[in-house]
Amino acid sequence: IVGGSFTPIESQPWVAAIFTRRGQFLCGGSLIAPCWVLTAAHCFEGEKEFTVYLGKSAINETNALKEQKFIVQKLVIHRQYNASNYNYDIALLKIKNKDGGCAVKSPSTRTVCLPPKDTQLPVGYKCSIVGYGKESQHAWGFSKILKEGQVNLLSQSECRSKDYYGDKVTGNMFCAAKPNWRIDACKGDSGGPLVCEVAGRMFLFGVVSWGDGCAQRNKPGVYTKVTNFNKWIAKNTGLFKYTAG
Ligand code: 4AZ
Repeated sequence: IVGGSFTPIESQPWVAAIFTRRGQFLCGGSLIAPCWVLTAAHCFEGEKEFTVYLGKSAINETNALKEQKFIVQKLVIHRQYNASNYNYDIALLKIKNKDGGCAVKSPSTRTVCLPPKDTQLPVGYKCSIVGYGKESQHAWGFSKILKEGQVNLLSQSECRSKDYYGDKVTGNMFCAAKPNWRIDACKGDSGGPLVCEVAGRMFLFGVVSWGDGCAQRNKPGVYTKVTNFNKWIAKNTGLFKYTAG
């Protein structure tokens, strides 16, 4: 995250840290159910085996009292994911610990809500992005500590304007940035959450997906639009009963 501030995992306890089996940090994610992490499809080009941590405040530090460690039992990448334009950039990880169990709720670990289908927040709504990614576009490494920043939702028409991204922004994406372009997701934040507080609860509206650099004027962060994927999530996790549609 560029700009924003360091945050304890207890403030965003749904944040997951995804590593390769060899311990290289890959991406963020969000715990949506005890056994399921929602993340970005583009995180998984190449790698096959992963370690997922919940309750982690710092990438390079272990706090056994707070952390829970998992392997990935199942990786579900959206069938329509397009690696050339990041359309359908969404994936699910089914996690299990070495005893075969899933996440246990604690002050450092809990699930985030998914917004009901067709929920639309107004343009300008303030949401939070969270991750362990780079603190500036040209930084050498990732942030050592989890960061959080606030961004405003942009309209689709603004984000698709010629000066911004034109038609690279599909209906499965939305943009967030502003008011001053100083706060943005960056390399390493991919897969992590954009959460918005509605009626006192935090909802996962976006998955960090892409952008032209980080915190550049007229180049907002682009997020996978989670509300387009309620049915896909329900079907692939078997979690949520679906009546409509
Ligand atoms: C990346 O490289 C990346 N500014 C993620 C998000 C953004 C840019 C780059 C958004 O993973």
